[in-house]
Amino acid sequence: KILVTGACGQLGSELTLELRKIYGEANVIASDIAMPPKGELTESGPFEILDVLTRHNLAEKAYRHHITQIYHLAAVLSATGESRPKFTWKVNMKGLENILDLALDKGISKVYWPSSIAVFGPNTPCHNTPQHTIMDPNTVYGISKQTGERFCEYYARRYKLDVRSLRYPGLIGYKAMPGGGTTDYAVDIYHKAVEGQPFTCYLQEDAYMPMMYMPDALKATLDLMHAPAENITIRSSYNLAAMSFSPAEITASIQKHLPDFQVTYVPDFRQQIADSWPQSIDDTPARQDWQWQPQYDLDSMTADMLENLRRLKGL
Ligand code: VAH
Repeated sequence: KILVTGACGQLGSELTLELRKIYGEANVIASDIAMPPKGELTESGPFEILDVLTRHNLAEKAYRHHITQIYHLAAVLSATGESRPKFTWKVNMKGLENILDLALDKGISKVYWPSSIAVFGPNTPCHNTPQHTIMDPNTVYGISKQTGERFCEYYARRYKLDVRSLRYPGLIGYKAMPGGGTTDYAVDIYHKAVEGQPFTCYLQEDAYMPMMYMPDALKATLDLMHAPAENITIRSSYNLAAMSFSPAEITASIQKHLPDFQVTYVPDFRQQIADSWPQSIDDTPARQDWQWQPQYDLDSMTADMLENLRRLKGL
């Protein structure tokens, strides 16, 4: 059985549904800190309220459900993290430690844990950022992901735990509402466009960042987790890339469908976070080790996002 923590999040809500399609609905236990509203997530399989900071609760749930794999997605993202640094450190680090220890104690066969391009910082080479390079993250979220990568690699090397990880770029999907990420402007902009609203962007129009459409992120995650263990050469976290774009470029892509759509730029503290991250990522090891290959570019993502949001909003 598979346990997903943070199942109500942007990635968790979609990955849980994908895992249920593959492994069977009853075999994927979704969990999060609170019960979500009734919907696809709660109707399509078991849901547990689970605080990853309570070790006994974790152990009890893992035992009761005969968990053999864990997708540990519970975390506080970059923008929210800056408003609650100590809480973010605790959730992101203690939560990961509890999951890694649970996996060792229960002999869990595989663990997935998401990292992020947020592990890179102002002194990281920002064009085609390589797998191994300078990493000086300056957000609590980024620091927790960098340290988490070191922790995962330690558990993999010393205790032979099969823990695998990806450094996601900004993820964009239509099922979850924009959240606490610096890249979530790229989700919100599509909602405003289909609603016929103007959009105020909290980043500069040239804030160019690595991004990925959710179907590609889901495929990468499952391709990595299904790859033979002997093919996995990176036990910290794999660089992963699909495309990069700026707010101006995603706006132009939307305006091909909605010519009257208007955006104004009012940068806030999130601009400094975006400035500290790379412009583009070199994901050669992922392509070599487990044949990673993205399917979506900006225009095909825009067409799919607009179509699905119109359908979901009954427009
Ligand atoms: C965030 N969406 O903005 C996340 C991600 C690379 C960005 O880590 O915090």
